[in-house]
Amino acid sequence: IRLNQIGFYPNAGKVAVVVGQPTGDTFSVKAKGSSKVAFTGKLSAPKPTELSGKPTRAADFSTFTTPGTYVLQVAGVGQSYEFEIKPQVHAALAAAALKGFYYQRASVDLPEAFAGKWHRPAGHPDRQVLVHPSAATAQRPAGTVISSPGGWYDAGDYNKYIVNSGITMGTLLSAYEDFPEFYQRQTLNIPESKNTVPDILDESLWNLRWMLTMQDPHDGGVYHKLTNADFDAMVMPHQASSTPRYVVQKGTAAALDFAAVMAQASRVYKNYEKDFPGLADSCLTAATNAWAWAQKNHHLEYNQDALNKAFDPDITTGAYGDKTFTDEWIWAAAELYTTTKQESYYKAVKMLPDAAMPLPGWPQVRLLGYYTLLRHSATLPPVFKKEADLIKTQLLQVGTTMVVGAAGGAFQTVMGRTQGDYVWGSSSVAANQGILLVQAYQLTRDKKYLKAALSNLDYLLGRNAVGYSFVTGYGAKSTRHPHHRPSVADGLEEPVPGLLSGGTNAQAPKQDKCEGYTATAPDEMYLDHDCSYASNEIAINWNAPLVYLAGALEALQQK
Ligand code: 9MR
Repeated sequence: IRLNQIGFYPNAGKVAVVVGQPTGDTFSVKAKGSSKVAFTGKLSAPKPTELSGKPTRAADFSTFTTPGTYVLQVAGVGQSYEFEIKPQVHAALAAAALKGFYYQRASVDLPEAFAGKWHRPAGHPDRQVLVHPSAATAQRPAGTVISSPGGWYDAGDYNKYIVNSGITMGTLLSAYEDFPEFYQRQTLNIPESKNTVPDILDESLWNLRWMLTMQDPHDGGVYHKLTNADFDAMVMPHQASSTPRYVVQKGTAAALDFAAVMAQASRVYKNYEKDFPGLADSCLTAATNAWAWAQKNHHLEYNQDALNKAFDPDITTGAYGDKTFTDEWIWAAAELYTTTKQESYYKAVKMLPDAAMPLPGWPQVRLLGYYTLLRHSATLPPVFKKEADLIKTQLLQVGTTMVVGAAGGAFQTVMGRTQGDYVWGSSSVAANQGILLVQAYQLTRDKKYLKAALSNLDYLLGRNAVGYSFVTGYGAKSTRHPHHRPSVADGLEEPVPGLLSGGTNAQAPKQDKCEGYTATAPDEMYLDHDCSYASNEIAINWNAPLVYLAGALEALQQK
């Protein structure tokens, strides 16, 4: 019985999907430990799943609204995991997903007071980082030592990548911009929790300060990543011996993602000028310098294969090599325009090159720019209003298609009805679809979008073809063995909590070649094993949209 293993808001949709052969046509809901039936409903007619063709039947108990802890029973199939019905049912998850970033902090120890049993010593000080030959300039020749501490580890590995930090930061700062009151209330128990700044901004600042060190002050360009030559062994951060650490070649994607983040950060942290004097100005200067560098280096790709042919040592860690930059230009221009109100930024770029609304991912950030423009559309000059209206119309079209699709699917989620959804990091596809729907709701206040967004949180928390909750520590059957070095090496049974597994990936068996995949259907290619870096790694750009989606649904649940 596949369902959101955490639970449901009293007044929201509640669906479980039965995979198996019920002996009857009904289901019942009972309070935990009670034999009394609290709700009875009729199972839907059998429906084959889109990708595996397995028969499913849906149990819809949306009209049952009484708070409590329950199980759902289906004769011939059995009993579900326990779940709750209550207001704020996802508040703990929303906070845990953000706290996940704290556990990814580089260069600092995580004391027990904040990290609980996952406390650990600092790793990767990154105060003596070498300029790799691929990044050499007259002012900073190869071997120059720079200091670049802090930031978040990208994923299950211990490297720090600007492109992936870009979308991550954009998503977190947008969560704050969209729901400031919610984030003013949320507390995470991180070292900065006692200050008056929302924890989401304190946590984001940990990475923002690192990003600032990745800009070459001599020319405004931004190094693509800070990395070992090769991935570290599966050890704790402080035991990682892979040195030296390098900053590598600058590139257009890194510069523009950096410019976008800094421009947005400048706007957001301006409200906390007293807490961080000068920060907002520094961010804006960093943004404009990176933008100016990108204008001179309009199309400089980070191509790791080419780099390794030309320079030593070879770099074999994550590439995040993007080839097309139209979307990065749009995002950077949108953020710089919104912060400065200088029309030259808006005019520098074709903001709506075509009608496509491509879902965000690390190589595709166009919608981050659109979300920002729509969020601040009241400040757009009339001449750009028409374009903003077009963006809005097209975004709502995509949202409406998602709503219709979810309603018609076997699992009644937006996510996962086509094989194309099951890419490396598919959990972030689900979360980003959810964000698009939240944006559609914000623009229209039409609840159908919110309902569909929630269906994808249900997907992530268990209503999916493999029956896992993909968030560590959340859900009775949740990811326990992520490809995450601290979770593997810390000797603790339970993984570091609040981390989103990349999840089902149709290509995973070919990509990580782990043993143990038994499924054949694309929506079932998931292996809860630390060997499976293609279906069970965690990553900051996947956690960030989970933070956004869970936080947004919490903030909007009363609506
Ligand atoms: O998220 C990335 C995915 O889109 C790519 O297909 C994959 C292979 O290049 O890499 C993923 O990113 C990984 C990065 O390269 C290194 N750190 C871990 C990331 C998550 O697996």
